[in-house]
Amino acid sequence: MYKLLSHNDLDGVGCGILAKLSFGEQVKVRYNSISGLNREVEWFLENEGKETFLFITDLSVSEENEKRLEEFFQAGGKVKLIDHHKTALRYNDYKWGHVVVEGEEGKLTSATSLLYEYLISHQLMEPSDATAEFVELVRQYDTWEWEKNENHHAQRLNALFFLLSIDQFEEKMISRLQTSDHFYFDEFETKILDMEENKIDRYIRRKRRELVQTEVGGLFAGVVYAESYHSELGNELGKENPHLDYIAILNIGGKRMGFRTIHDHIDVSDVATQFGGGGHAKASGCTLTEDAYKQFAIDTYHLEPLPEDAKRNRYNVKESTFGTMYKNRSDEIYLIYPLENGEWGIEKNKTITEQTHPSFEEAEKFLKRKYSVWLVNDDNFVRNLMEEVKKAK
Ligand SMILES: [Mn+2]
Repeated sequence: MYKLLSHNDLDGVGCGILAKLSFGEQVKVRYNSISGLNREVEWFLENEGKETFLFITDLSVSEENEKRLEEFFQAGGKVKLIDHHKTALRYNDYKWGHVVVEGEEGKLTSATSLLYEYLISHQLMEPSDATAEFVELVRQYDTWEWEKNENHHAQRLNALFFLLSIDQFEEKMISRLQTSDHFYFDEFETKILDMEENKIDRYIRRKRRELVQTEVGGLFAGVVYAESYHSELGNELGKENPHLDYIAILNIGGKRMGFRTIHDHIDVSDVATQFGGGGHAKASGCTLTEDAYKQFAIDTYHLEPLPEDAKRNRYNVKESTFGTMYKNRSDEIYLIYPLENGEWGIEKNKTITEQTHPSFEEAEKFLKRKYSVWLVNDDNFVRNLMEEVKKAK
């Protein structure tokens, strides 16, 4: 007999699907939240004998269970923990640990892709095109590589996962992978996925207007409250606000928070670790502890959301040689303009400020962080110029 304890997200359930394809009736699969896993491990160690081979995928156990698993293994128990989170690398010290963050040629791994390789190399599963394609979609979604590759099938697979119950998703995927030569979405799925995409777009547009910014531990965070679509939301808000180091997404009801960054120089698994969580460099999470609740929720509650930059300007555009105009909630007007030496200067309410910046982006980052400014629209920009002309006469 086999038992698989896995995460309850797409990558975790991908592992369950592979296990069921390999072992059929011989495997029991249980999906867990990050915090629910330890109870399951304890239950297994207390109630199931050494005849059952235990797989743990896409999740980490507590230190105590780490010790118990080692004792179980030393006493002849069969266990394998397969994971790709950086914060789990220490399990490689054990014979039963298999943690790989980056595969060959720097290709990021996922739990599903690692389990697939494991099952094939141990001749527990026959490789197939359809399964390999499914595994690759899960990997690209989980590592967010799909975005760079514009592989929207990966994003759609995750959307489908959330539209169905885990049981329905498992059943559909298992029968598809068993019976088709290639992975595909059927006509009905394609239709509901189109509808879902529109819904996500509207959700993100609404959430954009709720973003506040704050400084925590020397880094700038955008804070937003949301229960769903964390990855899509974190990615969109991050791209629209490159002056922020990361986006913190709070789920108060679930007492959880997630961190997302688009920047290579920021590692949000470090941020999550500070609050007792973990994860990847670009995506991580933790329990919403009282300390995190205070810093991200209470201390930011009084803040006004960050207005968005004007979108369809023709005149007041970024990096303009005539200068680019910004404003903040105290009605202060800022202008970023190029200097002769190639640097960029800032005028505050028509007065030149001393500090200069090596690039336009740096100047804008400075203003957005320090003064919470936004790019004014053309109407505002032109009105301002006309007032200047009047004054000059
Ligand atoms: Mn994963």
